[in-house]
Amino acid sequence: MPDAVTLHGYFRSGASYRVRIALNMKGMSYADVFHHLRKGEQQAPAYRALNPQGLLPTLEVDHAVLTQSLAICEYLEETRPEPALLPADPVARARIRAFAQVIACDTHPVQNLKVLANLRAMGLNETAVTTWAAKVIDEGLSACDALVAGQVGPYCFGETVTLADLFLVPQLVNARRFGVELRWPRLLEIERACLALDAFVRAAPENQPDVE
Ligand SMILES: N[C@@H](CCC(=O)N[C@@H](CS)C(=O)NCC(=O)O)C(=O)O
Repeated sequence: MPDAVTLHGYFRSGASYRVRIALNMKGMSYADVFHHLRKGEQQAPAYRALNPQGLLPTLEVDHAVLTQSLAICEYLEETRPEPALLPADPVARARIRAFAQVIACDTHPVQNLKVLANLRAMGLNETAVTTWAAKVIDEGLSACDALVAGQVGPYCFGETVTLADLFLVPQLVNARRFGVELRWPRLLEIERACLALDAFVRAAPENQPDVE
């Protein structure tokens, strides 16, 4: 019997959504532990003992506790290589990682709950906070759109799903939440192709047991 896999997440957490897709793509079953972000449950000492940042997700797998969604997805890719979420070619791998990092490192972290709460605490009103989130998401997705220009579909980088798709789809959910104008037809085509796959559908926020 395989060791239990536990995902600490929350239905609306985009970073958890990436990991849910990865687990589904790899055909892994897992148990959910939900931490309600708006109630601040991610700050509970018991959870911070697992994830010192107090951020979701955390994955317990193979007797290890892993944090940071990109590191988790790469771990799953290294330990469960099929189906591959990165191609063999080093240049293509670097491009896919770059795409994922535009979202994981330069877009999502500056619009997450903690950052927006800090902006409010510094006196910004709700309109200014939303404008900030929408602006950084717009910049990030514009870069993503440029990075896939000239690539064949239906996915970000060709005919198979890669890490890039796992990061794009949750970020589009955030884009809608903040009212970003979705002015990138190619990204929306990719999203449509992804959402035709069971691994993405089962991972979607609205299909999680803790959805509100
Ligand atoms: N770079 C981290 C980002 C984690 C992150 O920001 N998670 C959000 C949910 S998507 C969170 O836990 N926010 C709680 C907070 O900001 O207090 C990753 O990719 O895992």
